[in-house]
Parts: sequence; structure tokens; C-alpha cells
Amino acid sequence: MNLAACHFPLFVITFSALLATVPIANAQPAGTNYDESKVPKFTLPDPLILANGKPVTDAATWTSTRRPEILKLFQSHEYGKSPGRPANLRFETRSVDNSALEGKAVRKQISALLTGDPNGPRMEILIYLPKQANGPVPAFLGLNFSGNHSIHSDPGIRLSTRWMRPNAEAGIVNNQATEASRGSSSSRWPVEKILARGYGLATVYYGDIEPDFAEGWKMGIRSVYPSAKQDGDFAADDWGAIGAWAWGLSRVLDYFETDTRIDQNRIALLGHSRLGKTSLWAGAQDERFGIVISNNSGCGGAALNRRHFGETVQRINTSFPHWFCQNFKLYNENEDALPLDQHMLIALVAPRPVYVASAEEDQWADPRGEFLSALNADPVYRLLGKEGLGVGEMPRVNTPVGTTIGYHIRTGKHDVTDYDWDHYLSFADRHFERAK
Ligand code: GTR
Repeated sequence: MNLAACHFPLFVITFSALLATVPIANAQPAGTNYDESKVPKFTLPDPLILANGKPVTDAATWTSTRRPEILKLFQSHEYGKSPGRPANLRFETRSVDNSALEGKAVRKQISALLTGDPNGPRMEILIYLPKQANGPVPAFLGLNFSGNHSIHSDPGIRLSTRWMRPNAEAGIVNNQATEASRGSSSSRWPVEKILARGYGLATVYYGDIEPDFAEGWKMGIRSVYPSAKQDGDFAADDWGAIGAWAWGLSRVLDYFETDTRIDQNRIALLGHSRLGKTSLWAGAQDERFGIVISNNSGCGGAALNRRHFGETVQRINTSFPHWFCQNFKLYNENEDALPLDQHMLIALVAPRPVYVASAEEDQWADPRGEFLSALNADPVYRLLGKEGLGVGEMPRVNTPVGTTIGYHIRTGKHDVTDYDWDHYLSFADRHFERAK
């Protein structure tokens, strides 16, 4: 199919709201397709057909053979290969306050020394736990965009000293956070609500793992691995920034294994937008994540590449050349050649619960493409004895659906809202057996 034929004039949709929340330039060029009738015809690769052409008809074959095959496809063609846990990884407790947030919470701040070297790469983990807890608590984990101190105005959170994208309005001046940035993203992190529901919350600034710009790897974890030492001459299937951020999330799980106040078997991983892509990739690789939540993750996340609707593979690889592995660029305007699509990423989470959420005004992220990924992952869930999505049609706005695969499209823009959180909390209640 000639995908070049899929360039169409921009249809009239207002994206100012989307742009307002996006921290860096994401030009939405003329020619972006927002017309459903102009989505090309495509055939998705079947997650339940083995590389040798035979069908997968039982759970054991999925687990032993097909799942590893698909994981490898994503490593080779999209996100690249990541290393494992570093031998010298160490955690140091910076502070514990047993009476934070007016006595409602325990606040812990932990430094993860990623190579064991106090002068080497590190990430700072902020953790809130409900004060009243009988035994280890389930917890949500998510990377944040603007520093741990941005999620709440709590003056006890250590102000990030790391590189930040300048944003005067959000209190980031000369690439540094100032006191004015405290709580700047608090609308996305309803900490008190999460605690009141009996969950802990852990977060890390994604820039601790790798600052988000093309040369950012030089200041992050990728700089200490051999491929990068050749001055950024990454192999075609080496990890990109999304791989690095996902790797950092697994290191938080390594920390949880050492903390008796957190139930490491009940961790819900959540991410928004580029960090939603990251959550899906982290959850696909690391089966210790109990639930995986993609909030408005779009292209390179939940949205199907082949739909060529909103942001495309070519667009994302051009705007963000550092996010994916080099091989992913082979699929610019060439999505049909991909041996995978994003429904297979969701299938890699199976049989664990996964939630995909879209926003009506977030057409750049292709809500329908996000829903169709969830739908096309459903056969894998059913093979594994789970109910999956349970519907065949995209639901109306503000009408969540699904059982082991959850999905909603809410009214409003590209963002994380209380509405989203309410459904993630209920989804976690159901799957972590915390029926109310
Ligand atoms: C945009 C990008 C999207 C999404 C978003 C975000 O610029 O085109 O893929 O990741 O950023 O992370 O906010």
C-alpha cells in the first residue's frame, strides 16, 4: 500500500489545549490525518500466530514461545534492548517522615545509586504511604515530568536539582527548578485521594534517568553502557530514551523488594503520554508490575501505528529522534512493514490487568487507535483464561468498559484528571481484591 498517499490536509480541530500541556515542541504539521475515512486499509500481525506460521492454541505455547518472540520484536524494531539490573545498584534512604501531609502520610525519599557510585547516575524516589496501614500496602508508581516536588506542594519534598526544560510559568528557570515549581503538576497527582483509598504512591522525575532531548543520554543512564561510550553511536537495536525510562521503573521495583511497607505483588504502574508509552514498555518487559495503565499514550504507546491517524511513526521519529531505537526509523511512512503493532505490546502485559485511557480532544494520540489496540489484544487475554475487554465497539465518552483490559475515553483534553484516577483506583481495587 502506498502510505505516501495518506497525507491529507489538516482538518479543523483545536489542539491548543494539547499544546499547552506538552512540555516541548510537537509541531502538528499540515498533512496530519484526522479523517477516519482516510485511514488506510491494513492488516494487523496476529499475536497468536507463531513466527513459524503455526497458530498458538494454548497458554503454555504463548508463555514459552510466542510471548518471547513478540518481546524480541519490540526490542529489535521499536524500543531497543535494555540491560538488566546493575550488579552494584544501591539504595540510600534520604529521609523518612512518619507524619507528613498533616499526619495522614509517611513520606520517604530514597536515592537509587544506579551504578553504586554516589557520583554516578542516580534517581530520587519519592514515596507516600498511608499512615494507617495494617501490613504492606499496594501502591501506584509513575514517572513525573517536572520533578518530584511538582506533584504536591508539600515543603518536605526535596527540590529536584536536575536538568529541566525551561518553563517560566511552571517555575523552571535556566534549566533548574525553583521553589515556584513546587506543586506545579499537583492536579495530575491526587495524593490525598490515593492514600485515603489505602494505596501508596511512588514517583521519580523521568529526567533523573535521562533528560528528554536528543543529546540527553550524555547526562543519563545510557551514558554508562558500552554502546554509548562510542559517542552515541548506538547499535540499531540499542535502547532509546523510552527504554531507559522504562528501565528506571524496574529499578524502583528493585527498591520495593527491599521495603516491607510496600506490597511488591500489588504495584500498579501508570504513565501519561510519553510516560504512558514508557509504562506500557516497562510493564511488557517486567512481569513484576501487577497492573499497567496507559493514560493518553498515543503513537508509540497504545495507538496502532498502521492507522496513520494523528501522530505518525515518521513524525514521532523526527520530533523525538532519541525515544526509540534506530531501527524504528525504518518504518517511517512504512508502517505496513513493521512485524508488530501496538496491540501486541498490550498483549505482552497479559494475563495481568491493563488499562488504556483516551481523551476525546486528544486526537493527536488517536483515541480510536488506542481502543483498537486494546480490542486486538483481547484474544490473547481470552487464550490465557481472562475476560479481556468484553466489548467489540468503542464505548461512548465517559463510559468505561472492560474486565481485565479496561478502557475509557473521557471528555476533555490530553491530561491526567480526577476522572482518570477514579477509574484507575477502582480498577486496582477490583484486581488487587480490595473490594469496597
Ligand atoms: C508530544 C508527542 C506525543 C506525546 C506528548 C507528551 O509532543 O508528540 O507522542 O508523547 O508529547 O508526552 O506529552
